[in-house]
Amino acid sequence: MSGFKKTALITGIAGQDGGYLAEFLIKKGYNVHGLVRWDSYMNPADGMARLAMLGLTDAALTLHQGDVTDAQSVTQLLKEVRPQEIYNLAAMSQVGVSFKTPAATLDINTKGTLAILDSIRLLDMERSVRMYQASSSEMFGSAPAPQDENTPFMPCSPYGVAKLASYWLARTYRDAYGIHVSNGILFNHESPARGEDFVTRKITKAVASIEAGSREVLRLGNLDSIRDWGHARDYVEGMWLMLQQERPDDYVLATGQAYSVREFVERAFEQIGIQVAWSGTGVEETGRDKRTGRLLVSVDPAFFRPKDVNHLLGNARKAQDALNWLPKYYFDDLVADMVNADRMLLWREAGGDAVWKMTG
Ligand code: NDP
Ligand code: GDR
Repeated sequence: MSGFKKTALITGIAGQDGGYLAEFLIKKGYNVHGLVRWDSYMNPADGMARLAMLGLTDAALTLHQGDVTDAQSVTQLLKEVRPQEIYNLAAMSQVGVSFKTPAATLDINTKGTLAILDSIRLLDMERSVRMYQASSSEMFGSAPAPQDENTPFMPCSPYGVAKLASYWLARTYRDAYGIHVSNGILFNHESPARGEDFVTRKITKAVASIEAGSREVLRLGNLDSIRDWGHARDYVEGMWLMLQQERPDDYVLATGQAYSVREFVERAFEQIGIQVAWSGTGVEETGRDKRTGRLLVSVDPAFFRPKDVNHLLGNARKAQDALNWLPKYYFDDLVADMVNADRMLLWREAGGDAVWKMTG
């Protein structure tokens, strides 16, 4: 139908992926609605910063205050918005924190998904809406690498367990009620808009501050952990592609390349011309400027998790074949983009007068 504008609803729109996805869908001509958690909505300076950084204003989006765990209000929202596509991105997304707040993690990451699936049924929207469920490589947990759609799930955190429950809820509602719901099993994806508590952004922010003259030492947890790191901009396109398929299905999105946290640190410091020399082991390990000997990185057990996932490396062959999805950004581009964005951010905060807009 020519001139028909699709409507999409994004839960978690104020998060990293929500911002990039909203930007992507607006460019595709969608009406974009977003669910924003009530306290982020009330404190736009904090919670809505990413949307502003991406140049997304109230005029481009319709935002709704709410909470995915409040089933009745989720139903009411779907009734009002009547979207053709729902992207369920809302989550307590910090794996380490999920050990401290396991019940809240299960509430948000599982009951939230159930609220949406049940609302689709209650409103008889099974045939009119397609849903994306933000599943995660954390569901693979300790399963040996490389992981793909057929790898057995062995989650090792409350976060991974909650996401796995949602994955199965989505599959169950798909099989039982014919809902067009697809799970994207996404490996780590980062960007300049990544939350500052995730390891990549913590590193790139520290590197930019050290370059700007701060004396800070970057304190990290498990340096040996290996992840398959891609760019959020590529991954939101994959989410959209999943919902354009005639049949719902489950897909891994990953770059197929994996690096340790230690390698991320090295590559990030290389962006500012510093080579890191490592010495010591375990909690005694340190990273110093190879030229000056200055201490740059130390290990702090406060950032260890009760149980960590050691090696995630995705095989996205299915998405490549069925969706024609391939990432444009790989590790080096990602690290460069994030460090440069943090340098620009600091420069701007220090009074630089260029109009700053995220490039990542
Ligand atoms: P973020 O943490 O940046 O964004 C999650 C968003 O969910 C935040 O805006 C948060 O709001 C919102 N939220 C939290 N609780 C609720 C709630 N009760 N009701 C409504 N909204 C809520 O995560 P990402 O953008 O990185 O990830 C998007 C999704 O993809 C998440 O589900 C994550 O678990 C999953 N995922 C992410 C991967 C990644 O590498 N980035 C990989 C695989 C899966 P507020 O801002 O107010 O806290
Ligand atoms: P992850 O991302 O747990 O993979 O979950 P995170 O960046 O938090 O950790 C990655 C690895 O780095 C190690 N690490 C540290 N992590 C943090 N946050 N802070 C540190 O100081 C630190 N030092 C070392 C961690 O132990 C871990 O091994 C992300 C989230 O986006 C999830 O929502 C998503 O589902 C998965 O990616 C795929």
